[in-house]
Amino acid sequence: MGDPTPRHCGAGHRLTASPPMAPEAPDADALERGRLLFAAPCEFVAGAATEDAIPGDTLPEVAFAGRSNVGKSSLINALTGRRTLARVSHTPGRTQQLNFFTLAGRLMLVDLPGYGFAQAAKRDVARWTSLVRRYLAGRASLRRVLLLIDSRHGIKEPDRPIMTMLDEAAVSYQIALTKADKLPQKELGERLAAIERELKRHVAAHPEIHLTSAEDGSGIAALRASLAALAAPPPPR
Ligand SMILES: Nc1nc2c(ncn2[C@@H]2O[C@H](COP(=O)(O)OP(=O)(O)OP(=O)(O)O)[C@@H](O)[C@H]2O)c(=O)[nH]1
Ligand SMILES: [Mg+2]
Repeated sequence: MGDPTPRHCGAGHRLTASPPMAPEAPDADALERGRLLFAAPCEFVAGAATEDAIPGDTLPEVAFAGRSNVGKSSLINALTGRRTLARVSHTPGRTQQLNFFTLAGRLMLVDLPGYGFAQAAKRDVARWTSLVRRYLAGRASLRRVLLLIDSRHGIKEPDRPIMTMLDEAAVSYQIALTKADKLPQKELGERLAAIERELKRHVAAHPEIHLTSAEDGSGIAALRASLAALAAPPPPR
C-alpha cells in the first residue's frame, strides 16, 4: 500500500498549506538522476494507429494521457528539453496515434491521442478510444499513466471514464496539472483540494499531484526526478 497522504510537486509553486499538503520536494540526488536521464538522447520509435503497430514492450513505460489540447505533447517536449520531438498543435486532436519515444534506452515515453475533442468524427473517436483502452489495460510494461489535467479547468466529465477504467485495470496513474502558468496562484489551493477529494475515490490513483508548466518550466525538474525512478537502471560502464 502506498502512502495515502496527498502531496504536490512543482518547483514553481509555493504552497502555504499545513503539513499533510506540504510538497515533497525530490532530494538533490533524485533531481540529478532525473536531469541526467532526460538530458540523454530521446528518439522516436513508432507511431501506432492500430494495435498491430504497437512496438514490443521491452522497457518500462510511462504514458501521457488526457483531453485533447491539455498539453501532452508539450509536456513531453519540456521534459526532454526538445521543442519538436512530440508534435504540438494549435488545433485540438492533432496527435491521432500512439507515439513511442525511447529515452536513453531506459524508459519509453508514450504520447497518447487526446480524448474529448468535440469536433472529432464519431467513428474516429470510437477507433481511438478502443485502441487507447486496449493499450492501457493490456500493456505489461506500463509503469505509470500520467493523466494530464488543465490546471484552469480541473477534472472534467470526459476524464472520469479513463480514471475508472484505470482503476478497474489496476494501472497506476498520477495526475499532472498542466499550464500552471495560466492559473492564478489564489485558485491553486482550491483546485488541488478538489482534485484530492476526487482522487480518494480512485484506487489506482497516485496521491501525489504534479504541477507543471511547459511554458515556464515549473514542476518539470520534479517530474523528471519522479519518472527517473521508474526507468531501467543505466547499463554498466
Ligand atoms: N500557456 C501554456 N500553454 C501550453 C502549455 N502546454 C501546452 N500549451 C499549449 O496548449 C496547446 C496544446 O498543446 P499540445 O501539447 O499540442 O496538447 P496535446 O494534449 O498534445 O493535444 P492533442 O495532441 O491534440 O491531444 C498548444 O497551443 C500549446 O502551446 C503550458 O504549460 N502553458
Ligand atoms: Mg499531442
